[in-house]
Amino acid sequence: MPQSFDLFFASSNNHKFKEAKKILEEFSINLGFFRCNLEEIQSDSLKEIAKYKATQAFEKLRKPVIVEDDGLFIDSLNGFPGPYSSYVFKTIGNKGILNLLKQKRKASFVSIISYHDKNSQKSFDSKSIGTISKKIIGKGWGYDPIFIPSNYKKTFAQLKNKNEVSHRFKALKKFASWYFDS
Ligand code: ITT
Repeated sequence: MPQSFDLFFASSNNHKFKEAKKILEEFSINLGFFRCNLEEIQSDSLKEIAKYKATQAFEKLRKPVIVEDDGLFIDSLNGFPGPYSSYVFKTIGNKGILNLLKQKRKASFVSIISYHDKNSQKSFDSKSIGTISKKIIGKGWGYDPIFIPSNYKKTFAQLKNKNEVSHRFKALKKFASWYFDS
């Protein structure tokens, strides 16, 4: 039997979808995957990138949809890789990031969730503050093996409860409370 979903998550990134699905299950929202490659505009603003992706996703799907745009912002690198996080991960990766850093290791992971349906578009942002580890620790996807959230000694890759503290969780929680109120 075809499954009916409350809304869709448009992305090329399976890891992001899996985490978002698990998180939204806690809020009783049944999320479907709309796997697609969305064009990313060049912008310093994650919110602008996310809004553009949401508009495209809705035009393709014609059903209520969310997209997510993330960025890892490293303070001592003036916010690099920020909006270029996906490209930087594919090119220099975690090893390359570690090679760029000296003593100062403060960083934050930002998530923007952008929702689009036929009547409205709305974005929700969130941030997890932390530090970049001195080496790659744990087996996780993306920057998980080098990001240690504040108040923890482990990287996201090592944490069993990443989905309870992550930038993604906080942004989706804001989204879910708006979704039920509206
Ligand atoms: P979309 O198709 O949804 O755009 P993407 O992978 O290009 O997928 P982003 O531009 O939002 O998505 O991603 C920025 C990159 O940041 C992503 O490719 C990962 O390498 C990394 N990233 C984002 N969230 C992460 C997380 O929770 N843990 C580890 N790395 C993460």
